[in-house]
Amino acid sequence: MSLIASDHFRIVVGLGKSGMSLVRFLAQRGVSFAVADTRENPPELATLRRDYPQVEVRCGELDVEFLCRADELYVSPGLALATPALQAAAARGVKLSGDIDLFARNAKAPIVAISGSNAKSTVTTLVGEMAVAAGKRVAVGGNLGTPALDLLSDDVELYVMELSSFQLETTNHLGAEVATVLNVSEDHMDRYSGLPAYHLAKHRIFRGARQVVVNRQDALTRPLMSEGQPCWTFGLSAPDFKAFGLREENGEKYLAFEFQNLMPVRELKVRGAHNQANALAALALGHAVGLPFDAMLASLRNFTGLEHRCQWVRELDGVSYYNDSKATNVGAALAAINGLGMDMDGKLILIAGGDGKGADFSGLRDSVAKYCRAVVLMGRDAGLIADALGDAVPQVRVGSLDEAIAQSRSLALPGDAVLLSPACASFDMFKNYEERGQLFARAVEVLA
Ligand code: UMA
Ligand code: ADP
Repeated sequence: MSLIASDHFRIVVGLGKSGMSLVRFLAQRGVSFAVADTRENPPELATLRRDYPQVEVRCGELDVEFLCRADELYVSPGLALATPALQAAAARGVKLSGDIDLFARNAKAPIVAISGSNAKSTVTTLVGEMAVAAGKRVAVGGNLGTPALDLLSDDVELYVMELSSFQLETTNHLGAEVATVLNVSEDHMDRYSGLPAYHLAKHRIFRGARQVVVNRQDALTRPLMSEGQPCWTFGLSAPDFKAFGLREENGEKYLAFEFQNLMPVRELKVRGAHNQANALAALALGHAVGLPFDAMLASLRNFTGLEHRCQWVRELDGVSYYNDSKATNVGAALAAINGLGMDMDGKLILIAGGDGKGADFSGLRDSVAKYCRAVVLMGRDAGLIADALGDAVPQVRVGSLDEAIAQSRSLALPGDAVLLSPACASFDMFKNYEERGQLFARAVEVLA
């Protein structure tokens, strides 16, 4: 049975990956719909025209009259709900929704729902791998990779979903088996009026959740209104009841649950305190859905981290090079600077800059002063970072990534590390963060 009213007319707004997944979902269920996108040539236009030639599609500036022909608009995450044409349609009674509500209504297996400013992809991937190790038929996706609706299948026993604040804005009821906001720090300030609005969007993940996982070290991750659900916590402190954390015994640090040591931290292949927190979060989520510890711990031991997240590239002249191109906000860059900085004898040469999305960079100053020898700044908002860092450490301004690498190399001493952790999005200079990270890694690999 399809859980979707057939007498409504819908418009899918946005024809990227999510929009195309909505088209497939609606078409399979025989409901009538059209498509709109503000771009003249949206990414999936050719696919739509090839596979669904009968579907009406309007490209270019949104036409309010056209949108008002619909009972409901499915708005892609890349489009802000504040877009005037969407607000005009809403004011005339058109419902604004998104793919995640539709997914949740049609998913027959429990959902592990993961949001947060940083670490979503890492923790989602880890929980997915833990579920596989436990022998579950698991579907992993959402903001990470496959759009939610494309994951739906009667065979699936567990959904592990990474959800962004953009996706959650249109989510009214998720009903996850367990939901978490891993951490909250400023991001996407070009889309939200401030941290409170961004925080509220993230917290929609808790709607209808049967269990929650909370970060003990970040009060903003606690549900605003508890529905009395079981609450598991994670954090780097020693754990108590219903808690995951770190314990020390005979000089050895362990990942631990309540009063029981689970595994020595040194067995993790990923580095830094932030990755220990990520491992603990994944254990808490997996435990909440009944995954056995032995399978979860085996996955943790095998996990080498995702590409572009504090990834070690090579060592040259006693200097290590790390690609953390996915650090597109201040919180992520801080985790890398602190995580690597406190683990090494030398200092960091930080390469940062790009499209700052309206962020306040002053939070970087103390950690940069403590762990960096110098910063090399590039991209559109290099000047803003330079101003925020002041005289914390010497600064160099460059016009390209290649120049940034060359300058960093000349500044680094044996025992130091060069860290690309931009605290910014990449769109001012690159196609995306993957391209920025790949170009960095390639250029570093060929250094002679
Ligand atoms: N756009 C327009 N006009 C439109 C629709 C979109 O100009 O009518 C622009 C937006 O400004 C946006 C871009 O197109 O920059 C992409 O938007 P989209 O809604 O078409 O994106 P999709 O291809 O559907 O991809 C989305 C997520 N993208 C965003 O939220 C921007 C993908 O997350 C996600 O993987 C995919 O759905 C499947 O669920 C990407 C992302 O950058 C990885 N997410 C942000 C992040 O992680 O920080 C939130
Ligand atoms: P997301 O999907 O939320 O962007 P990722 O797992 O892709 O998260 O990691 C994004 C960035 O955040 C990377 O630069 C990574 O090094 C950094 N990061 C990873 N774990 C944490 C954490 N626990 N706190 C802060 N930053 C983190």
